[in-house]
Amino acid sequence: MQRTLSILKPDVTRRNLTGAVNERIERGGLRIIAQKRLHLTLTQAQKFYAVHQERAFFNDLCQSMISGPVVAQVLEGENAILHYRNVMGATNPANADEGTIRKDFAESIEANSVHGSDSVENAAKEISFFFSEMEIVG
Ligand code: IDP
Ligand code: MG
Repeated sequence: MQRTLSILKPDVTRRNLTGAVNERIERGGLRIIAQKRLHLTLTQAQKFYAVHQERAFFNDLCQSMISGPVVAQVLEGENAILHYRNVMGATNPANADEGTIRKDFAESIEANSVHGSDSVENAAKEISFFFSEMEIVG
């Protein structure tokens, strides 16, 4: 069993698609074992995406992440990190496979509906960024 950090981005909450995306997550065999809705501050978004701070899209990405509420989640399942990335689809929805969350819901490469951790190390860091152990109920 493995855990990964998921974020439903503001384009999802704005369009009232939280349940629709959660349905994809659960249908994909992942369990939502922690979940909270919050509105990130700019400082929090910049800290969360610090690995991208040198990228040209960093400011736009942070602004987009604070444009509305997000839903942070811990997902659990076998090989959850890679498995969720497959359920999410490619970063650019134009390249995402049929049936993936990004193919079906993303508005653009920036407003691409979901975040998922990309490694065991980052999953642990990102989960502890949002959740205490008490809030994670496996
Ligand atoms: P990922 O979310 O698929 O792991 P990353 O490369 O980690 O993709 O990028 C983080 C986020 O930054 C993406 O989900 C996307 O919203 C945004 N992003 C990535 N590349 C670009 C780009 O070229 N232009 C605008 N936004 C981008
Ligand atoms: Mg990433």
